[in-house]
Amino acid sequence: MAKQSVSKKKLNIAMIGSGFMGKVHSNAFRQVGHFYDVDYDLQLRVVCGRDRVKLEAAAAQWGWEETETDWRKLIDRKDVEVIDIAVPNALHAPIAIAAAEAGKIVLCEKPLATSLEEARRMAKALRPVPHLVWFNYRRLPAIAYAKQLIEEGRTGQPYHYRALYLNQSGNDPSKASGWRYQRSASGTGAAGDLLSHVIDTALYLNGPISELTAVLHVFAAGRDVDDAAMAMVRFSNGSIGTIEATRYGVGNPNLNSFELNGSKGMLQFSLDDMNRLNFYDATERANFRARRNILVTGPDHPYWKTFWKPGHTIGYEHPFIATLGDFLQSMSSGEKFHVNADDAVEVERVLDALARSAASGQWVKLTTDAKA
Ligand code: NAI
Ligand code: SOE
Repeated sequence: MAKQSVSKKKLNIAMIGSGFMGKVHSNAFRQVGHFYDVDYDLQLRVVCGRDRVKLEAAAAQWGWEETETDWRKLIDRKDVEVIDIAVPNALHAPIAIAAAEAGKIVLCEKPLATSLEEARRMAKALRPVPHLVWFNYRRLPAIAYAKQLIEEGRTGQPYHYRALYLNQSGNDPSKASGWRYQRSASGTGAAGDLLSHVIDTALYLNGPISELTAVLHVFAAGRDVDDAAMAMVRFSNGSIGTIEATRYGVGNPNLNSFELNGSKGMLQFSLDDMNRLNFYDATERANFRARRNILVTGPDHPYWKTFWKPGHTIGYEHPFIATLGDFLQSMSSGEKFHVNADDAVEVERVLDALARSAASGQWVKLTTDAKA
């Protein structure tokens, strides 16, 4: 039975950023208690952004109690327990570190940082406080189910892992002035923005990457961030792979896909068809083998009990709700939450190796940190 709100602990949230992710997070804060039995009663205390008009509209639309234009004023507020970071990437580190040092619970958008060194500093500051990184795709039922099948041994020894994140924003001149196209605000281009998702999913499903060779490419003259990033990788489990992201994948507004080929089977996913997972079982008798197109909405699929009845599909917003719900439950149970800052450092480690390889034209080996 759902806990009564009187027995719940109030958590006042300050959300910094009221753009695309501000909307997605506001929805998650509002929805999580409807789907998850959590010990916390989330209060939409204050929303922060730079554009006063847009800020007031967002506050009115989602029911934020107050607005603020200076994020620094939020850090020491006694009536704020949670700082949610939904701003351009270069602001993640200063806000997250200040918030963690003030003892706040920190929710931070991806990519965690603009460099590996910055990510390490953030992880060090964040470790003592409850925190999450919004790598939402791990909590898509199809991806969580793929993980389950891999762990059950249904794909066997992995041979190939190939993954893509393609959009077409680079081909749209109206986007060129946005923060994603300026290194000072974004840190990197398609690599941090899009490939970071691919890397997080790859590490989750197929484990650590041991070495890689990469290309970063800029199509637009004068642009100081990459438009496309691709790498050939070797995984520690013996498989090889390719990972690719581009803003010039014309024809693909937002394609996020992967395929894993193993000795016992194949898994295939595409965000275009996010309620489905393809599975080919190579252990079935030969004249029976076929690619199964599984609707992952229950019964017994991850998250089906959280949301609707079997066969009733979910949408883009649901993995964010699930990320938040799992996080709040981990705060109650004391269980370690993933994706945390240390997990996100591993994504940054791959991005860092990718940039070094692209600059040198050489294969680069990945090494691990001793945790400071
Ligand atoms: P956006 O451009 O839609 O919104 C950015 C917001 O930041 C705006 O409200 C703006 O006013 C605010 N802002 C900028 N500078 C600020 C400052 N100095 N102080 C306070 N507010 C400031 O950007 P979007 O798409 O919401 O991206 C935000 C973050 O979310 C990025 O780190 C991005 O990588 C990440 N993201 C993650 C996604 C995911 O799948 N998890 C999807 C899209 C974005
Ligand atoms: C860029 O257009 C973007 O919104 C990214 O920032 C997201 O992380 C990705 O999920 C979709 O594309």
